[in-house]
Amino acid sequence: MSRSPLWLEQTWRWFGPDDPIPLAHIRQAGATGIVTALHHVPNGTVWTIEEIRRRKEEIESRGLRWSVVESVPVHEDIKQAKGRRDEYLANYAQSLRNLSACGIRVVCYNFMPLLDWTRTQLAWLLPNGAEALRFDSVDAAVFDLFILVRACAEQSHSPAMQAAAKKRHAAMSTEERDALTRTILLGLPGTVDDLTLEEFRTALRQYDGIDSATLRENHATFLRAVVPVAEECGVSLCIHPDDPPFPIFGLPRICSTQEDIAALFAAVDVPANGLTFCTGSLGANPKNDLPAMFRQFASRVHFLHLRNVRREDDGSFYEADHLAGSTDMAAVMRAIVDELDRRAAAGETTLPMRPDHGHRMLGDLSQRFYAGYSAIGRLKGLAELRGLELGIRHTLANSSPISYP
Ligand code: DNO
Repeated sequence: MSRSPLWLEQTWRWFGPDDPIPLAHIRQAGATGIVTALHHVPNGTVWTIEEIRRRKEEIESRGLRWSVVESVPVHEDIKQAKGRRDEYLANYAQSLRNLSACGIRVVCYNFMPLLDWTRTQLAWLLPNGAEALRFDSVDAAVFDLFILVRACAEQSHSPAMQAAAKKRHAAMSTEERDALTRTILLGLPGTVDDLTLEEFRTALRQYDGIDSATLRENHATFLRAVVPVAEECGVSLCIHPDDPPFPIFGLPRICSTQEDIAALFAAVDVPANGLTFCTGSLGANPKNDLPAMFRQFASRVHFLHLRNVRREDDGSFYEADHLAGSTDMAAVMRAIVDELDRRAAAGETTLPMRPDHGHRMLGDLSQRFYAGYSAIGRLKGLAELRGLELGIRHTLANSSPISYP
Protein backbone atom coordinates (compact mmCIF):
# COMPACT_ATOMS: atom_id res chain seq x y z
CA MET A 1 0.00 0.00 0.00
CA SER A 2 1.52 3.33 -1.00
CA ARG A 3 -0.51 5.81 1.06
CA SER A 4 -0.20 5.59 4.84
CA PRO A 5 -3.16 3.72 6.29
CA LEU A 6 -5.90 5.19 8.41
CA TRP A 7 -5.67 3.89 11.98
CA LEU A 8 -8.54 3.65 14.40
CA GLU A 9 -8.78 6.62 16.72
CA GLN A 10 -8.22 5.19 20.20
CA THR A 11 -10.60 6.67 22.70
CA TRP A 12 -11.58 6.12 26.33
CA ARG A 13 -14.82 6.79 28.16
CA TRP A 14 -14.43 9.30 30.94
CA PHE A 15 -17.33 10.18 33.21
CA GLY A 16 -16.11 13.73 33.88
CA PRO A 17 -14.59 15.31 36.98
CA ASP A 18 -16.13 12.65 39.28
CA ASP A 19 -14.45 9.79 37.41
CA PRO A 20 -11.80 8.16 39.64
CA ILE A 21 -9.54 7.86 36.60
CA PRO A 22 -7.99 11.26 35.82
CA LEU A 23 -7.39 12.48 32.27
CA ALA A 24 -3.63 12.27 32.83
CA HIS A 25 -3.90 8.50 33.35
CA ILE A 26 -6.01 8.05 30.25
CA ARG A 27 -3.22 9.57 28.25
CA GLN A 28 -0.81 7.02 29.70
CA ALA A 29 -3.13 4.26 28.52
CA GLY A 30 -2.41 5.43 24.99
CA ALA A 31 -5.81 6.87 24.15
CA THR A 32 -5.84 10.17 22.30
CA GLY A 33 -9.57 10.80 22.33
CA ILE A 34 -12.13 11.17 25.10
CA VAL A 35 -15.69 9.94 25.06
CA THR A 36 -17.81 11.78 27.56
CA ALA A 37 -21.04 13.64 28.31
CA LEU A 38 -22.27 16.52 30.42
CA HIS A 39 -23.73 14.14 32.97
CA HIS A 40 -24.72 17.01 35.28
CA VAL A 41 -27.07 18.62 32.74
CA PRO A 42 -30.63 17.39 33.40
CA ASN A 43 -32.08 15.15 30.70
CA GLY A 44 -34.01 17.20 28.15
CA THR A 45 -32.17 20.47 28.83
CA VAL A 46 -30.10 22.21 26.15
CA TRP A 47 -26.35 21.72 26.41
CA THR A 48 -25.10 25.30 26.25
CA ILE A 49 -22.02 26.36 24.32
CA GLU A 50 -20.54 27.65 27.55
CA GLU A 51 -20.86 24.30 29.35
CA ILE A 52 -19.58 22.34 26.35
CA ARG A 53 -16.62 24.66 25.95
CA ARG A 54 -15.67 24.41 29.61
CA ARG A 55 -15.54 20.60 29.43
CA LYS A 56 -13.73 20.66 26.10
CA GLU A 57 -11.04 22.99 27.43
CA GLU A 58 -10.50 20.76 30.44
CA ILE A 59 -9.93 17.80 28.12
CA GLU A 60 -7.67 19.69 25.75
CA SER A 61 -5.59 21.10 28.60
CA ARG A 62 -4.46 17.48 29.13
CA GLY A 63 -3.43 17.00 25.52
CA LEU A 64 -6.54 15.00 24.64
CA ARG A 65 -9.44 15.62 22.30
CA TRP A 66 -13.18 15.33 22.97
CA SER A 67 -13.92 12.94 20.12
CA VAL A 68 -17.37 11.57 20.87
CA VAL A 69 -20.34 12.50 23.02
CA GLU A 70 -21.75 9.49 24.79
CA SER A 71 -24.55 10.25 25.19
CA VAL A 72 -26.93 13.11 24.67
CA PRO A 73 -29.76 11.24 26.40
CA VAL A 74 -33.18 10.96 24.79
CA HIS A 75 -36.00 11.95 27.14
CA GLU A 76 -38.68 9.37 27.98
CA ASP A 77 -41.32 11.79 26.63
CA ILE A 78 -39.71 11.36 23.20
CA LYS A 79 -39.55 7.57 23.53
CA GLN A 80 -43.17 7.43 24.65
CA ALA A 81 -44.45 10.25 22.38
CA LYS A 82 -46.08 12.18 25.20
CA GLY A 83 -45.91 15.28 27.38
CA ARG A 84 -43.25 17.80 26.46
CA ARG A 85 -41.95 15.80 23.52
CA ASP A 86 -41.80 18.67 21.02
CA GLU A 87 -39.92 20.89 23.42
CA TYR A 88 -37.42 18.10 24.14
CA LEU A 89 -36.93 17.46 20.42
CA ALA A 90 -36.19 21.14 19.85
CA ASN A 91 -33.76 21.12 22.80
CA TYR A 92 -32.03 18.02 21.44
CA ALA A 93 -31.56 19.67 18.06
CA GLN A 94 -30.17 22.78 19.76
CA SER A 95 -27.67 20.69 21.75
CA LEU A 96 -26.46 19.19 18.46
CA ARG A 97 -26.00 22.67 16.98
CA ASN A 98 -24.07 23.79 20.06
CA LEU A 99 -21.84 20.71 20.04
CA SER A 100 -21.09 21.24 16.39
CA ALA A 101 -20.26 24.90 17.02
CA CYS A 102 -17.64 23.63 19.51
CA GLY A 103 -16.23 21.15 16.98
CA ILE A 104 -17.69 17.96 18.50
CA ARG A 105 -19.37 16.04 15.75
CA VAL A 106 -20.01 12.42 16.77
CA VAL A 107 -22.98 11.93 19.08
CA CYS A 108 -24.02 8.57 20.50
CA TYR A 109 -27.43 7.96 22.07
CA ASN A 110 -29.70 5.03 22.79
CA PHE A 111 -33.40 4.38 22.47
CA MET A 112 -33.84 1.74 25.17
CA PRO A 113 -36.97 2.24 27.28
CA LEU A 114 -36.45 3.15 30.95
CA LEU A 115 -33.28 1.20 31.61
CA ASP A 116 -30.08 1.78 29.73
CA TRP A 117 -27.89 -1.34 29.73
CA THR A 118 -28.72 -4.10 32.18
CA ARG A 119 -26.65 -6.63 34.13
CA THR A 120 -27.47 -8.85 37.10
CA GLN A 121 -23.95 -9.15 38.57
CA LEU A 122 -21.28 -6.47 38.69
CA ALA A 123 -18.46 -8.45 40.32
CA TRP A 124 -18.66 -11.95 38.88
CA LEU A 125 -15.52 -13.82 39.82
CA LEU A 126 -13.50 -15.19 36.91
CA PRO A 127 -11.29 -18.26 37.38
CA ASN A 128 -8.19 -16.03 37.36
CA GLY A 129 -9.46 -13.87 40.25
CA ALA A 130 -10.49 -10.85 38.19
CA GLU A 131 -14.11 -9.63 38.18
CA ALA A 132 -16.46 -9.28 35.23
CA LEU A 133 -19.99 -8.03 34.57
CA ARG A 134 -22.58 -10.70 33.93
CA PHE A 135 -26.18 -10.99 32.77
CA ASP A 136 -27.67 -14.13 34.23
CA SER A 137 -31.00 -15.08 32.65
CA VAL A 138 -32.16 -16.96 35.73
CA ASP A 139 -31.47 -13.94 37.95
CA ALA A 140 -33.27 -11.69 35.49
CA ALA A 141 -36.26 -14.06 35.64
CA VAL A 142 -36.11 -14.10 39.47
CA PHE A 143 -36.34 -10.33 39.45
CA ASP A 144 -39.13 -10.25 36.87
CA LEU A 145 -41.30 -13.02 38.34
CA PHE A 146 -40.73 -12.79 42.08
CA ILE A 147 -39.37 -9.35 42.97
CA LEU A 148 -41.00 -7.06 40.42
CA VAL A 149 -43.95 -9.47 40.19
CA ARG A 150 -44.81 -8.05 36.77
CA ALA A 151 -48.27 -8.88 35.43
CA CYS A 152 -48.09 -11.65 32.80
CA ALA A 153 -44.34 -12.05 33.37
CA GLU A 154 -44.71 -15.86 32.97
CA GLN A 155 -45.37 -15.30 29.26
CA SER A 156 -41.81 -14.01 28.87
CA HIS A 157 -40.12 -17.09 30.37
CA SER A 158 -40.15 -20.74 29.35
CA PRO A 159 -41.49 -23.28 31.87
CA ALA A 160 -37.92 -24.49 32.47
CA MET A 161 -36.74 -20.94 33.16
CA GLN A 162 -39.68 -20.32 35.50
CA ALA A 163 -38.81 -23.45 37.45
CA ALA A 164 -35.12 -22.51 37.68
CA ALA A 165 -36.04 -18.99 38.82
CA LYS A 166 -38.44 -20.30 41.46
CA LYS A 167 -35.75 -22.54 42.89
CA ARG A 168 -33.11 -19.82 42.89
CA HIS A 169 -35.44 -17.25 44.42
CA ALA A 170 -36.31 -19.62 47.27
CA ALA A 171 -32.63 -20.08 48.05
CA MET A 172 -31.81 -16.34 48.07
CA SER A 173 -31.53 -14.27 51.25
CA THR A 174 -33.27 -10.90 51.57
CA GLU A 175 -29.89 -9.21 51.15
CA GLU A 176 -29.26 -11.11 47.93
CA ARG A 177 -32.67 -10.14 46.58
CA ASP A 178 -32.04 -6.49 47.46
CA ALA A 179 -28.62 -6.60 45.85
CA LEU A 180 -30.10 -8.01 42.64
CA THR A 181 -32.73 -5.26 42.60
CA ARG A 182 -30.11 -2.56 43.11
CA THR A 183 -27.89 -4.00 40.38
CA ILE A 184 -30.71 -4.03 37.85
CA LEU A 185 -32.19 -0.64 38.70
CA LEU A 186 -29.30 1.42 40.01
CA GLY A 187 -26.05 -0.30 39.30
CA LEU A 188 -24.77 1.00 36.00
CA PRO A 189 -23.04 4.19 34.93
CA GLY A 190 -24.46 6.23 32.08
CA THR A 191 -28.04 5.44 33.12
CA VAL A 192 -29.96 8.68 33.36
CA ASP A 193 -32.81 7.88 35.71
CA ASP A 194 -32.16 5.79 38.81
CA LEU A 195 -35.42 4.14 39.79
CA THR A 196 -36.76 2.50 42.91
CA LEU A 197 -38.72 -0.71 42.52
CA GLU A 198 -42.02 1.17 42.91
CA GLU A 199 -40.99 3.83 40.40
CA PHE A 200 -39.95 1.13 37.96
CA ARG A 201 -43.36 -0.55 38.30
CA THR A 202 -45.12 2.74 37.60
CA ALA A 203 -42.82 3.50 34.68
CA LEU A 204 -43.38 0.04 33.20
CA ARG A 205 -47.12 0.68 33.10
CA GLN A 206 -46.46 3.65 30.83
CA TYR A 207 -45.20 1.15 28.27
CA ASP A 208 -48.38 -0.93 28.37
CA GLY A 209 -49.57 0.38 25.01
CA ILE A 210 -46.12 0.71 23.42
CA ASP A 211 -44.94 -2.31 21.47
CA SER A 212 -41.82 -2.47 19.30
CA ALA A 213 -43.67 -1.13 16.24
CA THR A 214 -44.84 1.93 18.20
CA LEU A 215 -41.41 2.49 19.72
CA ARG A 216 -39.90 2.24 16.22
CA GLU A 217 -42.36 4.88 15.04
CA ASN A 218 -41.47 7.12 17.99
CA HIS A 219 -37.83 6.68 17.10
CA ALA A 220 -38.58 7.63 13.48
CA THR A 221 -40.25 10.81 14.77
CA PHE A 222 -37.09 11.56 16.73
CA LEU A 223 -34.97 10.95 13.64
CA ARG A 224 -37.15 13.12 11.41
CA ALA A 225 -36.82 15.97 13.92
CA VAL A 226 -33.10 15.82 14.66
CA VAL A 227 -31.32 14.20 11.69
CA PRO A 228 -31.90 17.17 9.33
CA VAL A 229 -30.31 19.41 11.96
CA ALA A 230 -27.43 16.97 12.41
CA GLU A 231 -26.87 16.93 8.64
CA GLU A 232 -26.98 20.68 8.43
CA CYS A 233 -24.34 21.12 11.13
CA GLY A 234 -22.18 18.14 10.21
CA VAL A 235 -22.97 15.94 13.20
CA SER A 236 -22.98 12.14 12.89
CA LEU A 237 -25.59 10.60 15.16
CA CYS A 238 -25.04 6.99 16.14
CA ILE A 239 -27.56 4.90 18.00
CA HIS A 240 -26.21 2.42 20.54
CA PRO A 241 -27.73 -1.08 20.24
CA ASP A 242 -29.96 -2.54 22.91
CA ASP A 243 -28.07 -4.18 25.73
CA PRO A 244 -28.98 -6.97 26.12
CA PRO A 245 -30.21 -7.33 22.54
CA PHE A 246 -33.47 -9.08 23.38
CA PRO A 247 -36.61 -7.99 25.26
CA ILE A 248 -36.43 -7.79 29.05
CA PHE A 249 -39.22 -7.14 31.56
CA GLY A 250 -41.70 -6.95 28.70
CA LEU A 251 -40.14 -3.75 27.33
CA PRO A 252 -40.03 -3.20 23.57
CA ARG A 253 -36.75 -3.28 21.63
CA ILE A 254 -35.82 -1.66 18.31
CA CYS A 255 -32.06 -1.99 17.90
CA SER A 256 -31.07 -5.59 18.61
CA THR A 257 -30.59 -7.30 15.24
CA GLN A 258 -29.49 -6.80 11.65
CA GLU A 259 -33.15 -6.33 10.58
CA ASP A 260 -33.72 -3.71 13.30
CA ILE A 261 -30.72 -1.70 12.20
CA ALA A 262 -31.65 -1.91 8.52
CA ALA A 263 -35.16 -0.67 9.39
CA LEU A 264 -34.00 2.26 11.44
CA PHE A 265 -31.51 3.30 8.77
CA ALA A 266 -34.27 3.12 6.16
CA ALA A 267 -36.53 5.37 8.26
CA VAL A 268 -34.24 8.34 7.49
CA ASP A 269 -31.77 7.12 4.95
CA VAL A 270 -28.80 9.47 5.25
CA PRO A 271 -25.30 8.96 6.72
CA ALA A 272 -26.01 11.31 9.65
CA ASN A 273 -28.42 8.64 10.90
CA GLY A 274 -25.75 6.13 11.91
CA LEU A 275 -24.76 3.40 14.33
CA THR A 276 -22.50 2.82 17.30
CA PHE A 277 -21.29 -0.67 16.43
CA CYS A 278 -21.06 -2.29 19.86
CA THR A 279 -19.69 -5.81 19.55
CA GLY A 280 -20.48 -6.44 23.20
CA SER A 281 -24.18 -5.59 22.99
CA LEU A 282 -24.86 -7.12 19.58
CA GLY A 283 -22.68 -10.12 20.39
CA ALA A 284 -24.99 -11.28 23.18
CA ASN A 285 -27.56 -12.36 20.60
CA PRO A 286 -26.42 -15.58 18.87
CA LYS A 287 -28.33 -14.63 15.71
CA ASN A 288 -26.05 -11.67 15.09
CA ASP A 289 -23.12 -12.42 12.76
CA LEU A 290 -20.92 -9.51 13.75
CA PRO A 291 -18.30 -9.44 10.98
CA ALA A 292 -21.10 -9.69 8.38
CA MET A 293 -23.15 -6.99 10.11
CA PHE A 294 -20.17 -4.67 10.27
CA ARG A 295 -19.52 -5.16 6.56
CA GLN A 296 -23.17 -4.52 5.76
CA PHE A 297 -23.42 -1.29 7.77
CA ALA A 298 -19.78 -0.12 7.65
CA SER A 299 -20.27 3.25 6.00
CA ARG A 300 -22.98 4.17 8.54
CA VAL A 301 -20.87 3.22 11.58
CA HIS A 302 -19.60 6.37 13.29
CA PHE A 303 -18.30 4.90 16.54
CA LEU A 304 -17.04 1.52 17.73
CA HIS A 305 -17.42 -0.15 21.11
CA LEU A 306 -15.16 -3.19 21.08
CA ARG A 307 -15.58 -5.86 23.72
CA ASN A 308 -16.49 -9.51 23.86
CA VAL A 309 -19.09 -11.59 25.65
CA ARG A 310 -19.21 -15.32 26.31
CA ARG A 311 -22.73 -16.55 25.65
CA GLU A 312 -24.30 -19.44 27.52
CA ASP A 313 -27.14 -21.70 26.36
CA ASP A 314 -29.90 -20.14 28.47
CA GLY A 315 -29.27 -16.60 27.19
CA SER A 316 -26.92 -15.64 30.03
CA PHE A 317 -23.58 -14.05 29.15
CA TYR A 318 -20.58 -12.54 30.83
CA GLU A 319 -18.02 -10.05 29.65
CA ALA A 320 -15.00 -12.02 28.51
CA ASP A 321 -11.50 -10.83 27.61
CA HIS A 322 -11.65 -8.44 24.66
CA LEU A 323 -10.18 -11.01 22.27
CA ALA A 324 -11.80 -14.09 23.77
CA GLY A 325 -15.51 -14.85 24.11
CA SER A 326 -18.11 -15.80 21.53
CA THR A 327 -17.34 -13.08 18.98
CA ASP A 328 -14.49 -13.54 16.52
CA MET A 329 -12.87 -10.20 17.25
CA ALA A 330 -10.10 -10.74 14.71
CA ALA A 331 -12.72 -11.16 11.96
CA VAL A 332 -14.48 -8.00 13.14
CA MET A 333 -11.19 -6.10 13.17
CA ARG A 334 -10.36 -7.39 9.69
CA ALA A 335 -13.68 -5.98 8.44
CA ILE A 336 -12.91 -2.68 10.21
CA VAL A 337 -9.50 -2.44 8.56
CA ASP A 338 -11.14 -2.93 5.16
CA GLU A 339 -13.56 -0.11 5.95
CA LEU A 340 -10.68 2.14 7.05
CA ASP A 341 -9.01 1.46 3.70
CA ARG A 342 -12.22 2.39 1.90
CA ARG A 343 -12.42 5.60 3.93
CA ALA A 344 -8.79 6.43 3.22
CA ALA A 345 -9.32 5.99 -0.51
CA ALA A 346 -12.45 8.15 -0.37
CA GLY A 347 -10.63 10.89 1.56
CA GLU A 348 -12.86 10.34 4.60
CA THR A 349 -11.82 10.49 8.24
CA THR A 350 -11.15 7.59 10.57
CA LEU A 351 -13.39 5.93 13.13
CA PRO A 352 -13.22 6.43 16.89
CA MET A 353 -13.02 3.20 18.87
CA ARG A 354 -13.13 2.60 22.57
CA PRO A 355 -12.33 -0.57 24.46
CA ASP A 356 -15.72 -1.07 26.00
CA HIS A 357 -15.68 -2.11 29.64
CA GLY A 358 -12.89 -4.09 31.23
CA HIS A 359 -12.36 -6.60 33.97
CA ARG A 360 -11.59 -5.36 37.45
CA MET A 361 -8.11 -6.81 37.92
CA LEU A 362 -4.71 -6.31 39.58
CA GLY A 363 -4.61 -2.84 41.21
CA ASP A 364 -8.21 -2.21 40.10
CA LEU A 365 -9.34 -4.61 42.82
CA SER A 366 -8.37 -2.19 45.57
CA GLN A 367 -10.09 0.80 43.97
CA ARG A 368 -13.67 1.79 43.24
CA PHE A 369 -14.79 2.46 39.69
CA TYR A 370 -17.98 2.92 37.73
CA ALA A 371 -19.07 -0.66 37.02
CA GLY A 372 -17.27 -1.92 33.93
CA TYR A 373 -15.03 1.12 33.72
CA SER A 374 -11.87 -0.01 35.51
CA ALA A 375 -8.40 1.32 34.67
CA ILE A 376 -6.19 -1.72 34.18
CA GLY A 377 -8.91 -3.92 32.69
CA ARG A 378 -9.62 -1.35 29.99
CA LEU A 379 -5.93 -0.63 29.47
CA LYS A 380 -5.51 -4.34 28.75
CA GLY A 381 -8.43 -4.30 26.33
CA LEU A 382 -7.12 -1.27 24.50
CA ALA A 383 -3.63 -2.73 24.26
CA GLU A 384 -4.94 -6.00 22.85
CA LEU A 385 -7.13 -4.26 20.29
CA ARG A 386 -4.30 -1.97 19.24
CA GLY A 387 -2.07 -5.00 18.74
CA LEU A 388 -4.75 -6.78 16.75
CA GLU A 389 -5.15 -3.83 14.41
CA LEU A 390 -1.39 -3.57 13.91
CA GLY A 391 -1.07 -7.33 13.39
CA ILE A 392 -3.72 -7.33 10.70
CA ARG A 393 -2.16 -4.32 9.01
CA HIS A 394 1.22 -5.98 9.13
CA THR A 395 -0.09 -9.14 7.50
CA LEU A 396 -1.82 -7.13 4.79
CA ALA A 397 1.29 -5.02 4.18
CA ASN A 398 2.98 -8.25 3.15
CA SER A 399 6.09 -7.75 5.23
CA SER A 400 6.77 -4.12 4.28
CA PRO A 401 7.56 -2.34 7.54
CA ILE A 402 4.54 -0.87 9.26
CA SER A 403 4.03 0.70 12.67
CA TYR A 404 1.69 3.00 14.49
CA PRO A 405 2.03 6.67 13.56
C1 DNO B 1 -22.33 0.80 28.68
C2 DNO B 1 -22.85 1.38 27.54
C3 DNO B 1 -24.08 2.19 27.62
C4 DNO B 1 -24.15 3.06 26.41
C5 DNO B 1 -25.33 3.91 26.30
C6 DNO B 1 -25.33 4.73 25.04
O1 DNO B 1 -21.21 0.77 28.93
O2 DNO B 1 -22.39 0.92 26.37
O3 DNO B 1 -24.06 3.01 28.75
O4 DNO B 1 -23.07 3.89 26.48
O5 DNO B 1 -26.41 3.11 26.27
O6 DNO B 1 -26.31 5.70 25.10
